[in-house]
Amino acid sequence: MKLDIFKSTKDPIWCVGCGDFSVYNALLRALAIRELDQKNVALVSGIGCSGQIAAYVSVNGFHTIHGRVLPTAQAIKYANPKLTVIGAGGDGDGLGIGGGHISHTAKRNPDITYIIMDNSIYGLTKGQASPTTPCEQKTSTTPYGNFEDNLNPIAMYLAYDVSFVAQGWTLEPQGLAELIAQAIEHPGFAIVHVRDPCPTYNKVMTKEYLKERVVKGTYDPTNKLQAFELSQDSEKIHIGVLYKTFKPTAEQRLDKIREKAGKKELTEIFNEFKV
Ligand SMILES: Cc1ncc(C[n+]2csc(CCOP(=O)(O)OP(=O)(O)O)c2C)c(N)n1
Ligand code: SF4
Ligand SMILES: [Mg+2]
Repeated sequence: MKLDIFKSTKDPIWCVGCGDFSVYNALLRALAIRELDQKNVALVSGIGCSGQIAAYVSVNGFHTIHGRVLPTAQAIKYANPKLTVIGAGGDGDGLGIGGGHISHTAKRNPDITYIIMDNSIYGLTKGQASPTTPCEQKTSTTPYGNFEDNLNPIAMYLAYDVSFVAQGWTLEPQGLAELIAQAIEHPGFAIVHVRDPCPTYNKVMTKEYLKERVVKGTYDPTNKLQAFELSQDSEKIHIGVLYKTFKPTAEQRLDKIREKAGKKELTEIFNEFKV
């Protein structure tokens, strides 16, 4: 299947060298790998440079408000479970303002994919420190160095028992496409965390920085302890599917509740609450 059919008529306006181009390319390839029908895909994006991605992909799109990719994506999935629902947004969007949604989405396990485009900076708003900016890094809001430690997102996803956890990087779009395609195929909440350089505002996490640290291993994704160990490695960035488990999806859980509740007229339900 040709990936061009998934390109919208708008050309991306990211800065030259921005990693978001690779995520965009990888997403197009992943949609082609899965041979998805455009009208059956919904792409929800957050606010930030990364959030522009929904405008560039020719599927149903929703550019939602800051930090609300997961609630919006879930609402779409619950309303129409036949759709393939994909969320995409930045580290600020998903781990800062929207960070609280990851744990609750993991508890429900909806069959959706979430791509976090982590450049460890707020790109759109001109380079403020984000939840993944390392301690001591200078940014526009931390001119003497960041006094906070950075979050460890992979360890967080594992602790929440997100049912598919993969880490990718932007220097190999084909490998990233395969990770996204696997995440789409996974029946449950799947996160693809992408290390995605912002050459304009983050002068630390550069392409060279990533090349020195990235390790591509073949891991046993059923071994959660091993995945935790990999997440604690402060020297290397481990790329691949780190963890995968199968449990009932939110849609299956909701079907069971509907079965138990049975079909009732609204007036019948209201009457149950009459005193
Ligand atoms: C409620 C709200 N607060 C703040 C903003 C301003 N704002 C827009 S984008 C952004 C940060 C984006 O950072 P990130 O999610 O990492 O995306 P990037 O631009 O790096 O891709 C902020 C704080 C906003 N749009 N809405
Ligand atoms: S500011 Fe950074 S994240 Fe935004 S488009 Fe430019 S390089 Fe990409
Ligand atoms: Mg960012």
